[in-house]
Amino acid sequence: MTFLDRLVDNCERYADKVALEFLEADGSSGRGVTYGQLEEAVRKTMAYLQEKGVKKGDRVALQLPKGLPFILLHLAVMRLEAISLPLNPGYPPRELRYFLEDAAVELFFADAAAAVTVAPLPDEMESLEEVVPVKSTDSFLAQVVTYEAARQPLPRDPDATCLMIYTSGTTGRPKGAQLSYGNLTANLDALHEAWGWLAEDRILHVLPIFHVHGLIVALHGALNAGATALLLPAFEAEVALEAMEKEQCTVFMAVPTIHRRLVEAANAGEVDLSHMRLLTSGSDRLPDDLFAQFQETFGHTLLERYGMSETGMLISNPLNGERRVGSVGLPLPGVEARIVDPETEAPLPDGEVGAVQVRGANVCKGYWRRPEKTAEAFTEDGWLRTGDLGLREPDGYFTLKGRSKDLVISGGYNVYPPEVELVLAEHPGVDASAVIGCPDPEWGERVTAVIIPEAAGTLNAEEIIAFCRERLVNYKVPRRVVFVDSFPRNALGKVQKARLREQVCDE
Ligand code: MCA
Repeated sequence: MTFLDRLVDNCERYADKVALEFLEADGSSGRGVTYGQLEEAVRKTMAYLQEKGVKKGDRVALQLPKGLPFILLHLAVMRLEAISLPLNPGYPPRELRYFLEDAAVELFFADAAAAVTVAPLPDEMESLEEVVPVKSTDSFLAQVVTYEAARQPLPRDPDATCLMIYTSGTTGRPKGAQLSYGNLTANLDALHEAWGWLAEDRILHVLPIFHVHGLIVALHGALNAGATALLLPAFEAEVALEAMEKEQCTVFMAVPTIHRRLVEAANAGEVDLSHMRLLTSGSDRLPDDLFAQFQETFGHTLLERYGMSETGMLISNPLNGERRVGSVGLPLPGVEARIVDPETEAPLPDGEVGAVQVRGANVCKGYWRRPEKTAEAFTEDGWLRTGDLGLREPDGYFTLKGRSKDLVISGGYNVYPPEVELVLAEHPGVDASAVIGCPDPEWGERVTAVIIPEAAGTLNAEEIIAFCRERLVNYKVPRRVVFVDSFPRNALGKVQKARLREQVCDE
């Protein structure tokens, strides 16, 4: 049994209940889809995909707006034992190409608005058979309704990959974390229990659905419970607060940047959110002042939790019990977490800061076609090296204390400096660059490019930013550019980023 069995059961049991409602950008009511309609539409989409030749193990990329076509395709792909590969609609052609090539995608659903630039792709890429432009929800539905609902049995192999999420590392090139039916099932079950999901829940969904947070934790979490997800196409603080109140929502999940905007929203003091039962925060560390401010403003204590694309959720503050400020809480049911010496990997006693390692049925089997990266990521006895530093309190709560990996988190999105440095290296005026994160009250960290120019005085920040904009998705583009003559380096010649941050960030 996988999470898909549960979903199909829910579609029968709650056939007449709204599973998804797509709110308009201003929060007004929009298209509603009941559980019964969802199942019917997914099965028709499966038949449509079967006609396109989709079969077990195929990679199907979805670079679509947050809407019904995305969700139907994503669910139908997984039901056919193929692999869903969601992509940020903001990826410029260069990044997009990398994902399509690396994953050897067979079928690519693209937003029709962007399809002009991607139309020549099938000729250039060996694996890619077709690019299907999606114009609108109506046009997509008009196409799939003509199919007879597929009658394919539900996937039965828990170890088969059903979802691929790209994440980077120190290499600078993203790699696909292969999440299996079993991984997602384990994580959804654990969260269902830990967060007390109810069929009566109504989640206001404001996150993008091309990441684990918005797609699995929030959207699948709701469907797994037979609850109702009200989806906003994008986040806007006043609209979100109004919608939570008007729609009598009970659940909300977001990143610290979003929570910060909520407490600062013009209508923050006016809304009554007493009907909410669970507001979670993740993807980045929740600052202590924001935890307190949120409590004061809305009378709710945020529940902070910790997860990764490779694993889904790992550690969470409790639904009932102490939500400890600054801590990510206790390992979820079925998840083992430990703190080890970063050098020897010997387990450390409680209270000592070390490297965080995790193990459990939720942890992915590894990276797509990167056995060497998979081997690097795991210990011999199956612990995943998270790249985060932290400690365990004697009562079992975990607190994160920084990162051993070179990573910047901006507004809940991970930015891997080597990826940006690779782009900067292509600029003819750049001799060397180092990308760092500087603390920022709104974004958590701000991507900052420190550059040694080929010749002094020949470059300006605007030019560098424009260069990056063409080649990188918005959140990876440096928000600030600093020119220097040299970098602090260690004896091996490696740039000392901690020292660079001290030099550059407070300026
Ligand atoms: C947008 N911009 C950003 C970011 N988002 N820049 C840096 N960092 C960002 N995160 C750009 C915009 O393109 C725009 O650029 C400018 O910043 C201001 O845009 P604004 O309208 O203020 O931004 P927004 O569109 O409102 O987006 C802010 C946001 C968004 C709602 C906080 O970043 C967001 O949805 N973050 C959530 C990310 C998330 O879901 N992460 C989960 C992955 P310009 O003006 O120049 O065009 S992590 C995960 O899944 C793991 C498993 C986990 O544990 O959760």
